[in-house]
Amino acid sequence: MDDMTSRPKGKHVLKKLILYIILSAFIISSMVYAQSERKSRPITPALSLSSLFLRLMDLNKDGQISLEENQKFFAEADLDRNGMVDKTEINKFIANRRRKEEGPGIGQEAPDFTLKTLDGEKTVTLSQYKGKKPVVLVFGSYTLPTFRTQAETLERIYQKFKSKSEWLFVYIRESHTSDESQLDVNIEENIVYKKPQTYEERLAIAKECYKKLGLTFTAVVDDIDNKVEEAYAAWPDRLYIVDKKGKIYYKGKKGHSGFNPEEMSRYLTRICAT
Ligand SMILES: [Ca+2]
Ligand SMILES: [Ca+2]
Repeated sequence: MDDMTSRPKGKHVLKKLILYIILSAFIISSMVYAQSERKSRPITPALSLSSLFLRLMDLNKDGQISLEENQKFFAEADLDRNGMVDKTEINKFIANRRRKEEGPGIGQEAPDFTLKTLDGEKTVTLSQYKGKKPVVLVFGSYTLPTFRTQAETLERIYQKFKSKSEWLFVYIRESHTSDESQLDVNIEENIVYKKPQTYEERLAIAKECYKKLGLTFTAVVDDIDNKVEEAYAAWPDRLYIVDKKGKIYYKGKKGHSGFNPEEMSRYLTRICAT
């Protein structure tokens, strides 16, 4: 009887052992394969690094690096001006551009600026409002359709809050020009402009924009080097509220979904009540 019961048990143990060996072999071979894959494909981290580089260098976000963007990279990255860019300089460049992508954070000092008004006769300095009223900064350009559609709402909110806050429309770099990423809707609405090469060319479009959109709050025009736009990471459009101390109180997100005057007005209601 003992023999009869011990034989199937022995068979069972043998089966388990074989299964264990097969499984172990499978796991070990998978690990070896994965390891060899990692060794033979160092391209994965290189690809993500190139994507990061493309994103950081591509200032107009058209998915390509132009000669101008490449020159700007070199001018910014080659800190010791020895005509070469080394690893340390690249790391600093990446950190710097990432910071620029974000703009000032909530509670941080709002970057100060002085820009000319549309009539070219006056200048406005952001810090002149310090200690007086909160300031709403509206960044945008005429060639951005989603900005145009929000103009009426912005004007309505301005009318409601104009006694309690200062407003500045900061006219920045065009979003869609005829020589760079033209849009059908802009052609339909006859808003067709070549990329401005000078401050005067930008000013002319800014004046047209201000008039056609029916805005009444103070407008200033960013210089052609786009310094203010870059300091606020404001392209293609963006909303900020700067409090009386000169700190960022509200920071809208960039672009189509982030540009939300209604959301901004809720923050404005709150800060104007304090
Ligand atoms: Ca580009
Ligand atoms: Ca260098």
